[in-house]
Amino acid sequence: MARLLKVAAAQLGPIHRAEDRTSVVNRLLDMLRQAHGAGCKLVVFPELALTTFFPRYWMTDQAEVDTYFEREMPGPETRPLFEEASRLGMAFYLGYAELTEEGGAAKRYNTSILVDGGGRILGKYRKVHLPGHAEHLPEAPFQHLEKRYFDVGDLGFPVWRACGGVLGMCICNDRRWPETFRVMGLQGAELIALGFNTPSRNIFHDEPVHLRMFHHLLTMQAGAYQNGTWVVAAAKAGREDGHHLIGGSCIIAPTGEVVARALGEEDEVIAFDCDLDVGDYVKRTVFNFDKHRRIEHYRRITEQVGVRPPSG
Ligand code: CDV
Repeated sequence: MARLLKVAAAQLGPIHRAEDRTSVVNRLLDMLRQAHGAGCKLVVFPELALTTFFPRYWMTDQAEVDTYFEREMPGPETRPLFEEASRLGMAFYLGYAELTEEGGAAKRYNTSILVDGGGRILGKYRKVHLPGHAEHLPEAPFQHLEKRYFDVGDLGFPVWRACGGVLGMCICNDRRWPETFRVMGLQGAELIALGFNTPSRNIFHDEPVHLRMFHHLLTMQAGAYQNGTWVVAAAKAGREDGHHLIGGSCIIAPTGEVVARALGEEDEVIAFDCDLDVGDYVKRTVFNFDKHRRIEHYRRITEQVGVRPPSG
């Protein structure tokens, strides 16, 4: 019998800087209820889903930066989401900026959590691949200051038994790195949830806009197929105070095929009934890791960061 899990990706349209948490949570609640109405058991919300994509702004006052961070989860504004999800028996993935204290020092992470159908936080992931820069780039059309505002995630890429399967999480830029998917693939991931905020412009290179969507899909489709896993990706999309983010929320099968995709750049729920056993044949055949991986040739991947061409 197929192991079916109906999942939703809940895309958020723009969140402008002036929009408050309560208003955003109300939008999330609407989409949670829509997903429930469609028979879903798990809903994936975007990266940094509670605020505008604030790393685009240069801020020097740490107190101002910290207004974008959550000190507790759930907190007063987010508790209604946990309560409603628990009432509906819905699990969810939520991305947010986490402010915590470790050994007396403040730490700030770009975080996602996996909440089970009873409203309990089952798993936490902190973004490992932080893109962008830490210094002010006054010539750039906007900033991408994840390297300034966040610490590198310290939890690795764990997976959890949840919703009848093995679930993993990652966040936005992580999807571009094959290592992200492979580490979870090696733990038997059957579904990977991810949220993203992808500006349609590359501030470091004059890249054609269509490539932003192409690379977004390319990396996730490859990650899904090469590890025999479902991938459920939710965007924050549209024009936030004039700054455009691509949409393209989608659900990808372990065959690498896109089975559902958002049409627009506003709040939108897409859903698919995922058979968690579909990836088994991929894992048994072409990507039978036990049989075919040759780790004796992979040492560079963990021992070297940058490129070292041969001399001469
Ligand atoms: N939020 C992100 O991680 N965005 C990056 C941008 C900078 C390219 C992404 O990989 O989509």
